[in-house]
Amino acid sequence: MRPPCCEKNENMKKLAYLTLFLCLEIYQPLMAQFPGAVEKRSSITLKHGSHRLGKRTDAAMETWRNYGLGQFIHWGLYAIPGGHWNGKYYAGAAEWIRSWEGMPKGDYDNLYKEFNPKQFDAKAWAAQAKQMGARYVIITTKHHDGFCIWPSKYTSYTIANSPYRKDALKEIVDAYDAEGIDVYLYFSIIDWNHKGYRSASPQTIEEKRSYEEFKKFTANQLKELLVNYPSAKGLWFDGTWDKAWIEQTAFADSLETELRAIRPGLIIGSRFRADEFGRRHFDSNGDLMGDYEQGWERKLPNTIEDVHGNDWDCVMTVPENQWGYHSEWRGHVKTSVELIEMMAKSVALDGNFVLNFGPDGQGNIRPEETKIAKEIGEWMKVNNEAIYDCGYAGLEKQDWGYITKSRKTGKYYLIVFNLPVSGDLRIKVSPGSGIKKLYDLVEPKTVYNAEEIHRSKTEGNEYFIHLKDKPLEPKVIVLESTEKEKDSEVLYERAKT
Ligand code: H79
Repeated sequence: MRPPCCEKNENMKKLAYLTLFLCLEIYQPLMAQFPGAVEKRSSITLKHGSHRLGKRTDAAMETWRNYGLGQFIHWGLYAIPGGHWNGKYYAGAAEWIRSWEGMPKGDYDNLYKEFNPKQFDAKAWAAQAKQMGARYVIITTKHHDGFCIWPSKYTSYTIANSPYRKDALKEIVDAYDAEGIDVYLYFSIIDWNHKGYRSASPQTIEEKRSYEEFKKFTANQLKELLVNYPSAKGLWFDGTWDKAWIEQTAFADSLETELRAIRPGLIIGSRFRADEFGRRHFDSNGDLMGDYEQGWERKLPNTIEDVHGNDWDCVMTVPENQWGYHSEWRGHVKTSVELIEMMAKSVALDGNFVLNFGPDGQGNIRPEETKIAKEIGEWMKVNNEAIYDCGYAGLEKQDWGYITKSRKTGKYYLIVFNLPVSGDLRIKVSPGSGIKKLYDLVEPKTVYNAEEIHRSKTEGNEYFIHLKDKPLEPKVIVLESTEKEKDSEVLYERAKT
């Protein structure tokens, strides 16, 4: 018989294990819902966690990091109903209309028989993207409905069986390639058309068998895409939050390895696979999975701390929550100035900004989007130097706007959105450095002189730049800074405090 104290210890141990188990059971799935909420908790050995610490430094990823602005395109069968069916308005996202009780599933599943976009002109889309200043495009090859805009040989639910017949994806890839815009392929793991697809964990033998078929099908399609479109630089995954998929840890990890072997330099975000504890985006050690954080959908980080030193992209819609074509946008529609501000903020926080377009069932880009693309393009034409090849400047954030820094030249760009009533822009340069030259990007002749730049006496690296005129559009001021003083002098300064 054990002494009572031992039994008490055993009971305490049991209680501790139970508490730990409950915490993990509740905490892990909860955290999986909030990828941004990373917490470095432990350093456990993971088989299917992150395979790299820190940023990728190869040329392909350098190119990705320096894009600044991208275009997203959502185009598929959902463009035909355009958010309406039988005269009724669907309040959800247009590309989700199949999940609405207002549209019979059979009606949706027959839409492919009508897909015949007579106005579709991939070259015109690419030319518009080029004019807007996009340096990459992410195109929906297959959304949740499962319809493929390329002639996949693994399903009959493709464009090849629509009246259009041709390979629209190839037309798009070729057109963007010709404009020098890098192509990334969006792929939804959710597939409402495949018999084996399920969201919940498969239970019966039959369910498990058909889910295995679905996995094989998914792998085949992904390999097919990489082989058929050899210029595509990466894959943008969506619909990976289902329990059934999260459980495929080992399968997804080995598939990712295979895909990377097919295409050296391939770029995949943090949305593809989960680790063995079901953690998504960040593994159980808090380390990023994939090449960049892919959790910023229709939202932006606020501070540099929010991005944990990682690469990331923000994908944004023009209206509130419409990706595919919805003929009736309700609620706030963003203006080009708002979108330029989001782009500046993204780059200032080390990310890329990707703006979505939802062409209609005939292949037209709607006038509202065309207008926005044109306006962003006009701004980019003269100001792109503040966006391309730029990232976090390492300087204190100011309320008047955003500061970016060229990774190539080291120049700083002050992107001004809100001029204070005083007309003074406050800036704090790196300690020990000063302003060598300050001028307008649009008119480099406008060099700010000593009268317009006041240096703070108590804080040597703080300056106030006086702007005589209130800018009428987001304005960029270029700052070339002097070298930092020698280390020994900086140390001497520090020692005095
Ligand atoms: O492709 C776009 C979205 O369709 C996709 N990701 C972007 C890039 C996406 N799928 N799911 N989600 C985003 C989040 C889920 C939203 C939902 Fe709903 C809430 C699905 C059902 C309720 C929004 C509102 C969509 C339909 C109603």
